Amino acid sequence: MSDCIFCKIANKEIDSKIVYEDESAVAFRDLSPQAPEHILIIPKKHIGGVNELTGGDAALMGHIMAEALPKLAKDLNIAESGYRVVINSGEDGQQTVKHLHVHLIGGRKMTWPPG
Ligand code: DGP
Repeated sequence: MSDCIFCKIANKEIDSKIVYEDESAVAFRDLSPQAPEHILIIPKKHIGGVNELTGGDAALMGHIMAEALPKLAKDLNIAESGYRVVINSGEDGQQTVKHLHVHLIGGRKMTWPPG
């Protein structure tokens, strides 16, 4: 999608600190980190958010959640200490970028409930 900032990051049209990439996903450091480790994992193809997911995206999301994310957590050395995985959706969910992204946040003790 031409006016999507995360598509531009995935296509290397704008700079970001990429920490992981494969054929279908890319992960980069959040511009406004909320913890020592704050990574965004996105599908390379444009999906606006959780509401736009279809059954055809099951393998892609399974790959992101079950392969890319655990590998990143391990590589960042937060797999054992723990971390939080967040997908914000829509206005009440405070989704600001309309390209599906999974927040991987760690490196400090989290609080609950979230604000
Ligand atoms: P959300 O509220 O779930 O839509 O989170 C969007 C996140 O994206 C937010 O934590 C800040 C981050 N972000 C926004 N624009 C950019 C950007 O251009 N580069 C990077 N690395 N992160 C961005």
